[in-house]
Amino acid sequence: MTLIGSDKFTIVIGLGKTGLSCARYLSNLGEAFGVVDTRAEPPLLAQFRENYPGIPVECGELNADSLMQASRLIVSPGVSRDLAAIRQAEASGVEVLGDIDLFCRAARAPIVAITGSNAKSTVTTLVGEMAKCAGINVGVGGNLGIPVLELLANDEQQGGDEKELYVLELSSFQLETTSELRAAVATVLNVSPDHMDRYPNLMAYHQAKHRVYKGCEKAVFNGDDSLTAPLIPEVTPRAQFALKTPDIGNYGVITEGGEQFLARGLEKLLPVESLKMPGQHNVANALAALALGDAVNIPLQAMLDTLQKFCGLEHRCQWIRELNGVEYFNDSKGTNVGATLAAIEGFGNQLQRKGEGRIVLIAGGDGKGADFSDLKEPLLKWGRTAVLIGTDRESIADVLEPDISVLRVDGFKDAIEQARSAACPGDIVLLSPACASFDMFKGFEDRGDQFMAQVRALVEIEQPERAASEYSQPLDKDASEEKVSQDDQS
Ligand code: UMA
Ligand code: ADP
Repeated sequence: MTLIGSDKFTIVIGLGKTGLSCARYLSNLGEAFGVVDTRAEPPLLAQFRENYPGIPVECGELNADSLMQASRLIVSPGVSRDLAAIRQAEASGVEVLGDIDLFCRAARAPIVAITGSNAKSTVTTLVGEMAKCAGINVGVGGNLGIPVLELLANDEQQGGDEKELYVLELSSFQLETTSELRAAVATVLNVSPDHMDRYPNLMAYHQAKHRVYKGCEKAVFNGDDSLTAPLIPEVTPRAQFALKTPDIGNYGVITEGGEQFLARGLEKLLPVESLKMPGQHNVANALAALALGDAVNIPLQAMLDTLQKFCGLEHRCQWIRELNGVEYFNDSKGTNVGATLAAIEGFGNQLQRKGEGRIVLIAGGDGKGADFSDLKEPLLKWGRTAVLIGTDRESIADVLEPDISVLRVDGFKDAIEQARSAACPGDIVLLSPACASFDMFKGFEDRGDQFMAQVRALVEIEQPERAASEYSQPLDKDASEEKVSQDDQS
C-alpha cells in the first residue's frame, strides 16, 4: 500500500459492515486511511471503490510491511488480532484497536455494554425498548447488526440528534480489540463454549468476554453462572440476577402462593406469567434487563410495561404453527450448544408439565469446533429423534448414537420431511442447530426464514388412526433413564 505523505495514517482491516462504517467515519473526519482485506474478492469491494474512489485498497494475504507503515490499525471483528502480520505491526509500535474503541472516544452518552455467549441480542433489544418506552433518545447497535459508528452518524459527528444513552451488544471478537469501553454498566450474561475455532481454549474466550467490565462504573452479572462474576475492584457497585430468591440489591424470582414473581430484593415487581417471552431462560433475560435498566436509571414503570409487551426476537424459540398435533418452533439463532440446551430444556419442561410429547430436534451446520456431548443428556430425557444436517452432522451423531435415534439428511427440505414423519401428535419439532449456518445458508436469518416458509407450506395429512397416546411416550420423573431408539417410532 502506498502511503500519502502523512505521519497519521489508519489502516482499516476488513471490508465488511464494520470496515465500511470505519471508512465512512474516517472519511467524514477527513483522516488519511487505507483498507486491507484478507480475501481476494471481498463482497463489498465494488461498493467501497464506488464510494471511496481515491482510497487505497489491498486484498489478499495480510502484508506485515504494509501494516507497519500505518500509525494505527482498526481491526474488524471477523479478523483475529492474533494474525502474525497484525502482531508484528503491533510489536513495532503500531496502535491496534477496533471500531468500539473508536466509538467510545467520540460518544458522549452513557453506554450499557452487553456480552455473553447467549441472550445478547434479546437483552440488548429489551433494554433499548425499555429506554424508548421511557422517552429516552437511545442508540442500539453493535454485534446486533448496526455497527456502532453508525450510531454516531447523526449526532456527535454531525452535530444533531444527540443520544442520551447507548445500548451495545458486544461479541468476544469485538471485545478483543476494545480497551476504552468504560461503560456506565457492563454485563457478561452467561458463558458457555462458542467460537472454539477462533480461540485456543475456553479461558481465552472467557478472557475476551470479560474485557467488557474494563473501567465500568457498575457491573451486572449472572448469579447462576460463576464464570460471569466480574474481576474488578471491590468498590465498583455490582448487582446479580439469578433464577432464585434474591438478596437485597439483587434481582431474582420470588415464589408466593404457587405464583412466581420477578423481584428486586424483597420487592415483587411483576408476575412471571405476564412475560410474553417463552421459557425460563427468558425469565433470566428479563431480570438481566431490569438490573441493567436500573443501573442507568430507566424508570421502573417503563421497564415493566416493556416486559409485558415484548414477545422476543425472531429466530429465537419462535412458534411457527401447529400441524397434525405437532408444534413447530424456529430457533435458528441457536448457533451454539448452550443455546440449544436452553431451548431443549425449556421445551422439555413444558412437555413434562403437559405429560406427553417429545422433541424432534433438527440440528447441525458449521460447529465452530464445538464439543456436542452436552446435548446427549437432555435429548435422552426429552428427545424423540435428532435429524442432522450440515458439515458437522457426524460430530453430533458421534456423541448421540447409539442411545439416541439419529437421522442423517442432506437437504434442508428433506430434514423437515424426516422430522415431520418422525414426530407424533403432542411432539415439538424444533430447529435449534447448535451450529453456525454458513455451510448451507447465507446466515441464521436465511436458515430460519427458509425453515418457516417450508414449515408453513406443509399441508395437513390425514391423521393416523391410532390414538396419540400410542405414539407419545409419557414424560415422567424417570424419563431421563429412558433410551430413545428407532423402535420408538413405528
Ligand atoms: N473476513 C475475512 N477477511 C477479512 C475480513 C473479514 O475473511 O479481512 C471474513 C470474516 O472472517 C467473517 C466475514 O468476513 O467471516 C465478516 O467479517 P467482518 O469482520 O467484516 O464482519 P462485519 O460485516 O463487519 O460484521 C461484524 C460482525 N461479524 C462478525 O463478527 C463475524 C457482525 O456480527 C456484526 O453485526 C457487525 O460487525 C456489526 O457490528 C455477526 C456475527 O456473526 C452477526 N457475530 C458473531 C456472533 O454473533 O456469533 C460474533
Ligand atoms: P445472542 O445475541 O447472544 O446470540 P440471542 O438473544 O440472539 O443471543 O439468542 C441466541 C440463542 O440463545 C437463541 O437460540 C435463544 O433462544 C438462546 N437464548 C436466549 N437467552 C438465553 C439464555 N439466557 N441462556 C441460554 N440461551 C439463551
